[in-house]
Amino acid sequence: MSDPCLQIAELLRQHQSFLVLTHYRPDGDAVGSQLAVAILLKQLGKQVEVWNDDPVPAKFRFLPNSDIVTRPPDAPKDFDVVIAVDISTWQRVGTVAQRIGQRKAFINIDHHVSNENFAEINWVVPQAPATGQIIFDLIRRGGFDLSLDIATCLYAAIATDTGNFTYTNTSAASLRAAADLVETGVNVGDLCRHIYESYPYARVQLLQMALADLTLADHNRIAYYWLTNDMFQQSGAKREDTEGLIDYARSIQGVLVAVLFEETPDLGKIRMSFRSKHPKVDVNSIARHFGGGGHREAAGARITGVPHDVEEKVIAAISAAIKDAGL
Ligand SMILES: [Mn+2]
Repeated sequence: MSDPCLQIAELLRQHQSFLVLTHYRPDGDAVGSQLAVAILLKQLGKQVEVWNDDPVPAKFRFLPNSDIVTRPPDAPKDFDVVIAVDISTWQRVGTVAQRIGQRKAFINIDHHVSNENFAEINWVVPQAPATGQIIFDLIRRGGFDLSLDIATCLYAAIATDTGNFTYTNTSAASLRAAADLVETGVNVGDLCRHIYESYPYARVQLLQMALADLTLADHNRIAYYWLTNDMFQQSGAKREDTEGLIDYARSIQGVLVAVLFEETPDLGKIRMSFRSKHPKVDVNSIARHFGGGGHREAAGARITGVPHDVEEKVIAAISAAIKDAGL
């Protein structure tokens, strides 16, 4: 088997026109990885387009080249190579999929254990805490230049998916990568101020409303709360402002699993995020049970239903998983 890293490096050098994609509702790893690949391609003198159904969240707009991200065009367009980053299932690319015409190669670079290997060349590394870390490997092992712009995007990607280097997925390799990125010139203080200390006040108001109804279940081992359409309306918060909100439920002592339920504008569609704090409780399998997926410690799903019923079903499933884990 040939090494997907070297295969991908070769394709980047060989071809001329590229489309770089990530999932809708992009998070820091998605945006950072997508921009890093786009900047790399521009450095190589290639033509690059970067599409997303959703805009780059405000707090990531300080990232270099963030204005390269556009909505897909109305008519399909041809490319030499399509590259998907941080996408576990092809459906998570959204309407973008319908705008891709002919392509010679299709690459999937990701770290979700639930990745469906939907492309022709699949480089999936579940041990990597962030897709950004795989891109870092691509740059190093592929013999590409690590510019400050790329380094900034990759630092943002790895930092956000490791909870700013606090989750159990933080490895020696991710800290080494971070050290290299800082050596390249990334200003950690500045970057963290943008990502973690520049929230709109509306997000705090949303959080205030949501936390007022925080619930503990299963002997305080499950913590969850809801973000309702009403709360979004009243606070003025945007959907993108929800990144990181689950950490408040997760941070409670004794809690093994945190859940965030979010009503969506799609009537009856409920978005759920799961976090596990115990190595024996695998939230990826819980999410899969509801048609989603992700990682052992962090996963998500979307289901259709009445909020009360959904909540009951989901909390029961988590309780069962905790019990099955012998806890
Ligand atoms: Mn990721």
